[in-house]
Amino acid sequence: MTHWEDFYNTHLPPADFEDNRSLLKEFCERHNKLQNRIVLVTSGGTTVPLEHNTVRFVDNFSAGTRGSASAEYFLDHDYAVIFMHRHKSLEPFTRHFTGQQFFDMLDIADIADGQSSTIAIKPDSVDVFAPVLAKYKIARETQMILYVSFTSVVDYMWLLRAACECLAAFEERAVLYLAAAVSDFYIPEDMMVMRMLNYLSSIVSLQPTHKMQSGDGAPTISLQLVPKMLAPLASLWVPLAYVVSFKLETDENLLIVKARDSLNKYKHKLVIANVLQTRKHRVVFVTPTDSYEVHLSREQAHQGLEIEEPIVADVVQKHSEFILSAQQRQ
Ligand code: PAZ
Repeated sequence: MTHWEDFYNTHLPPADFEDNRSLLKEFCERHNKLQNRIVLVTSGGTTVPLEHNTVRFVDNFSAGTRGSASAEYFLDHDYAVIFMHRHKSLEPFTRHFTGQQFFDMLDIADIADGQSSTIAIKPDSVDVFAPVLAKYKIARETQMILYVSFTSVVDYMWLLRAACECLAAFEERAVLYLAAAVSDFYIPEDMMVMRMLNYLSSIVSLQPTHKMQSGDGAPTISLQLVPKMLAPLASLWVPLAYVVSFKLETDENLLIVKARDSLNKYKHKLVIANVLQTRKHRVVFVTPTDSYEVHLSREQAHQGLEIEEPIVADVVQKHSEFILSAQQRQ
């Protein structure tokens, strides 16, 4: 596995990095002056490009549902929110009206002059649309949310570190809520081919890397492990913050074991563990001393309740206790 410092030394930041860094700095300085609480929500999946001039990439299933819904609930709890998401994945507020849903809520009518038209929300859609729009407007006007986006795993790593550099000043007032699905493996920059691969092999190995073979036949792609950034993040970048990571498993039996391993290794505050198939109605909170389930009943799910609401409420409660105990120690 590449060491985390080597990773930054050998991979260039994305083209929009400096712009995003300035936005992060300005957002954090303003909210820190106001003594606000702040949360970094990471959301969606990262890509692993297979070529420099990327046509093909390995992707991740995550749609950004968890992150985008959670961002809205953190705003309800008066947190300033940095929403760091995969470009074109679900976003807070607009997530409620994806695809054709939004167009289906609109009516177009000709005005009497015969030359112009008006567009209006259909009366039966106003009740659904108005509360979401109102919350969106408040969040934007009060500048409580900042949107920054990534695509590849390398973009994600650069943004994550830049956000942490700005969040360190918040000390215990910062929460890191790491819900993005970040690839465990990648093709290092110096191992990538320049041009489009002709065929993709079904052979993907995790052996130490050698240059990707491409020619007339099927290429073999070697992948290297991505360094675990939770290690420097929790111990060096934001050592005082309340760090929450998510753990996704497909095997229920491994859920708690893996979450505990992660806590023991990185010494952060909380792991929220979930199983792929049941993640929308059940998660397990794992702390160094405790583990318990947060779930939605069938009826609650049927009524349209989202599990992110109790998840965020619980994280906020734990964060408040954490701040209080830090204050008592001073
Ligand atoms: O984005 P989504 O709602 O479809 O999925 C959310 C999730 C499963 C990616 C998230 O809850 C999670 O577990 N993230 C961490 C994944 C990991 O173990 O790396």
